[in-house]
Amino acid sequence: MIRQWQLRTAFAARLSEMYGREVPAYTTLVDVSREVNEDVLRARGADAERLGSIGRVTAERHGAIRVGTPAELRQVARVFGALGMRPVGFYDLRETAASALPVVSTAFRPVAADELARNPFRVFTSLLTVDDPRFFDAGLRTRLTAFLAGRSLFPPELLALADRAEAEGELPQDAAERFLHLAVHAFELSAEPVDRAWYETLARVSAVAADIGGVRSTHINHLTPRVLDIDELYRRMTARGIEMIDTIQGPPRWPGPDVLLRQTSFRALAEPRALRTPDGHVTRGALRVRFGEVEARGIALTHEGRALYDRLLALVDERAAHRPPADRDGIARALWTEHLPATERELAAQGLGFFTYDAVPERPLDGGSPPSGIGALLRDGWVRAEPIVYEDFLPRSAAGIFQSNLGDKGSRNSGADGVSYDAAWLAGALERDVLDPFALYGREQSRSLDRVAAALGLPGPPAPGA
Ligand code: OOG
Ligand code: NI
Repeated sequence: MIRQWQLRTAFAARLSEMYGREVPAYTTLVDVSREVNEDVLRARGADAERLGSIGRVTAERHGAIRVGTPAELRQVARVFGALGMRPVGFYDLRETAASALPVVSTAFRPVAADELARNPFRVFTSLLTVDDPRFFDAGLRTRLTAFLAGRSLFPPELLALADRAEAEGELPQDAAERFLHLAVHAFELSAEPVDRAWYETLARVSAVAADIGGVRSTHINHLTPRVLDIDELYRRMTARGIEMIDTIQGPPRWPGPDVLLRQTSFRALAEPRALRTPDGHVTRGALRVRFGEVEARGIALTHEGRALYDRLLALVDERAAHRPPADRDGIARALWTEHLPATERELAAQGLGFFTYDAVPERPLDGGSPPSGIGALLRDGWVRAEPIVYEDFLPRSAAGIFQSNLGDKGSRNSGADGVSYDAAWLAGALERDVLDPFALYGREQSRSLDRVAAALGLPGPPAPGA
């Protein structure tokens, strides 16, 4: 029997193999990531594995897909459900960028710590907001809805195998093989000719709308390895002649602890595609739809930590507004140094980062009783803290990644009222719970604090504080 985590691991590996075959620059990215990770491991030793074993980090990937309707999203959820991946988080990208991004998103990923350690494969999944009149007027909406209703992304056999794997938690070898074959194929770029006029109609609204609703299938649009030093990776990719986007998104490089997520990417490459012209001929054209991205992950932040991050980002924007782009990094680094704790212990003591805590078995028993604040417990050697890795995404970075790959801004009728979507709406569309990432990290941290309280004989779980 092949368990869900084994299916997930195999799926991620096969998808990576397919993508590498079809998008050669991705293979370069994976090779350079591996080299950088080996170098960091040599230079920093065990410390390099503080945010994940080298085995986990080497195999770690995230991908992204985009679909058109709630019904398609429910099918996606079944395919990923087979792999032990659940929808976590709600992202509304419609207001985050200058370009038209008519999507709301979630990420499918494993949730339990042991499952994440086995293989943390995740897929950022976006749903076209067909009903938002700022992007689609009534006529276009009717055509788009009809087009989407007439396609099917996943064969019934794949969905039936997925349901079985989700219900039973495993598949027999032969069924597993068939499932993996069909699942990888469902996310490949289709060779079917693209209706050029229809694609261009949607592209005038948004390249993302065309990518989703202009074709009769879906595809992985990027696959992202994890790297332990993203600045070094950026230098080495540039040295190899691969043109990266201008920036690394997310927190700046700085001497303190790594938090959240830093990402950068290379632009989508023009790939040959068959296009059907209005008179029915099939010609060869090119579309830019698949790109490459790389990321470095840090410590998950609490609501307070995240609010601080968002505030700092706004401050960076404000101060960088009238300065050359090259100054932005320095501005960000200075603000971080001023406002963010420089050590993991302070991040924990101030309740800004998520950690799992353990009572130290060999702590000196000098007759004193343990202090109550997490800061003092750590300082005096009563407990140890292990960082909880950020497993999710950042809306602003996600919008930046989308945007960096759009040649054209598209159009948005800002006069019309938008339709509002939230996590509850998405859960309704999915017919599944959409999990709250903060609650997931928080639960893991609280469980560990309960264990600490029991081990130290404290009346209740220790709280942040000096
Ligand atoms: C998804 C972009 C978001 C990330 O890493 O933030 C993303 C897309 O382009 O469909 O993958
Ligand atoms: Ni991505």
